[in-house]
Amino acid sequence: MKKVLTYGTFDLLHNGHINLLRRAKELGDHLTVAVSTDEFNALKDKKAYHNYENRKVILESIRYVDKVIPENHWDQKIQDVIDNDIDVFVMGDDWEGKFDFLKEYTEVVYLPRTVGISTSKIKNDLLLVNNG
Ligand code: C2G
Repeated sequence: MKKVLTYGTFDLLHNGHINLLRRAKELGDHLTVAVSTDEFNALKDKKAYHNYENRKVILESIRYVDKVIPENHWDQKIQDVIDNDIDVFVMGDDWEGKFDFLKEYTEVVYLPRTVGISTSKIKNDLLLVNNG
């Protein structure tokens, strides 16, 4: 069984996230998603609308996702790849090159981001709508 792993916050789930998860799953037979905890988001200077538990529940309901684990810090990826017997590590290409150190342990794939959508765009657009 070819196992795929990806990381992210996945707040205010949108088509860009789904496109990433669908393509990640297409690279293997099993997809594990490491979701940033609220504490780790603070390190990424991100404040998610949905807390970790709710983002986990939402991701677990997606047909492409087989397993969800917590992402607690930047340097757990090598151990996650080993512990989960991962064959392919996938991230959107806004991370291009940032995780090439994992090539010693697994295939590394950066997929093109979906243009025109992001969680911060959703938040900004809602602000504009609500403020007239
Ligand atoms: N993504 C995408 N297209 C978009 C928006 C996001 O392909 N329009 C991808 C990102 O490239 C990432 C995934 O969806 O691979 C999740 O995006 P975020 O929730 O923003 O994740 P991020 O904050 O980049 O966390 O250790 C890695 C970090 O946890 C990654």
